[in-house]
Amino acid sequence: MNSESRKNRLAEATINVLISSAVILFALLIMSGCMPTKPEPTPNSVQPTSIIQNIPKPSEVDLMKKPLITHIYTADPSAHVFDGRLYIYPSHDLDHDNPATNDGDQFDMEDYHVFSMEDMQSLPVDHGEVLNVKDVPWTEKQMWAPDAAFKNDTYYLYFPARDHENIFRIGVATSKSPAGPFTAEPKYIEGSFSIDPCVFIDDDGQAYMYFGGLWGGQLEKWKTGQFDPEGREPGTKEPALGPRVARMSADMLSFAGPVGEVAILDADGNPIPDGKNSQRFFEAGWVHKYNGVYYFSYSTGDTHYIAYATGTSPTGPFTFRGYILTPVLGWTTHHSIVEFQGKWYLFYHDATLSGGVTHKRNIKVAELTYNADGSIETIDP
Ligand code: FUB
Repeated sequence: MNSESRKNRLAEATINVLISSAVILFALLIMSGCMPTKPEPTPNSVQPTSIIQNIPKPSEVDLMKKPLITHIYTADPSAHVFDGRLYIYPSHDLDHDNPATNDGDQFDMEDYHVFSMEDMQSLPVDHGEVLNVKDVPWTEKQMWAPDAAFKNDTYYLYFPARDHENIFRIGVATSKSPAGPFTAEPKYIEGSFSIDPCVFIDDDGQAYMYFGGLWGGQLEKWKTGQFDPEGREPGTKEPALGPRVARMSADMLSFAGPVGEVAILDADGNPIPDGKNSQRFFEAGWVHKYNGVYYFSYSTGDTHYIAYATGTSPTGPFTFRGYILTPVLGWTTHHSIVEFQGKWYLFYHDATLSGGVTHKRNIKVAELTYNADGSIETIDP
C-alpha cells in the first residue's frame, strides 16, 4: 500500500468514526428526551399563551383565506382595532361530538379566548381564556358569538348564552385591557334576548346593540315581545323577522331605551318576505360605516350567504344590496368587517380545519373591495 492509499484509508476510517459517533449521540438525545421536538398543535389542546407568544414572528405570512388559528377551533370572529392593534373576539368551538339538533345543541361552547394581530402578515397571538361560563352567575351554557367595544376607558365583551331557564340572553363583561381577562356583570342585560350581539358606536359616541338569530337563536319565540316557547317564523309571504336594535346607556351596561326591530327592504321599499330565504335575515348581524353610509350585513342561515343592506340611519331601514360572501364549508356563516392599516377586511369562518364538521370551525380573513357606488364585491372563498 503506498502512502497515498494509506492516507485515503485513514481519512475513510475517521469519517466512519465521526458518522457512528453522531448516530449514537442522536439516538442518546432522543432516548433522554433532550432533543428539541416541535410540539404538534392539535385543535382544542390549548397551549399556554406564553408558548404561543414566544413563537418568533414569521416574516410576511400570507394569511388570506387560510385558517388563522389552528391550535383550537374558533368561529364567529368579531374584529376591532384598539390602539392600532387588531383584536379578534371569536367563539371557541369545542372538540366534542354532541349530536346536532335544530336548537344548536352541538354548539356547546364554554369560554372565550381573545386573539390579536400586529399586522396582516403575522399570525394572531392567543391571549388565552378571558371568560368562562362558570364565572358568569346568570349563565347555564352555550356561550355563542360575542362582540367587543371600547368606551369610558373600558373594554366591554358582549356575549349571548342560555340562562338557567334555557332562554338565550345577552350579558356583558368588562376589562381594562382589550386582551382581557373580563369580569362579567352578575345579571344579563335587562330586556335582552336571543343571540349574536353586535355593538356599533357611531361618530357622535352613541352606541347601539344589534342582536337576534332564528331557530337555535330563538328570535321567532319573541314575536310578541314575550318569550313564547311555541313561537314560529311568520308565514312565507309575511315580512321576515328583523334583527333587533337598542341604544346603549352611557355606561354601556344596559339598554337606554326600548328594543326596536330593524327593517330590511327590497329595492322597491317592500319588506323582504320570510319565504325569501336567500335574502331574509337569519343571524350574525354586523354594522359598519363606510363613506357616511351604514352597512348592515348578516347571515341568511339556511341559504348560507353573508348578505348586506345599506341605509342612512344606524337604526335602519336598510335596503338589500347583495352578497359579501358565498357559502362556505360548514352550515353556519358569520363575519365581521373592519378597517385596519388602510385596508378593509372581512373576518369569517368555515370548517376547513375539521374537514367540514359544522361545530368545529376556524376563523379566516379576506380583503374586502368596495366599488365606486358603495357596493361590495362578493368574495367567493
Ligand atoms: O357559534 C354559534 C352560532 O353559530 C352563532 O351564534 C351563529 O351566528 C352561528 O355562527
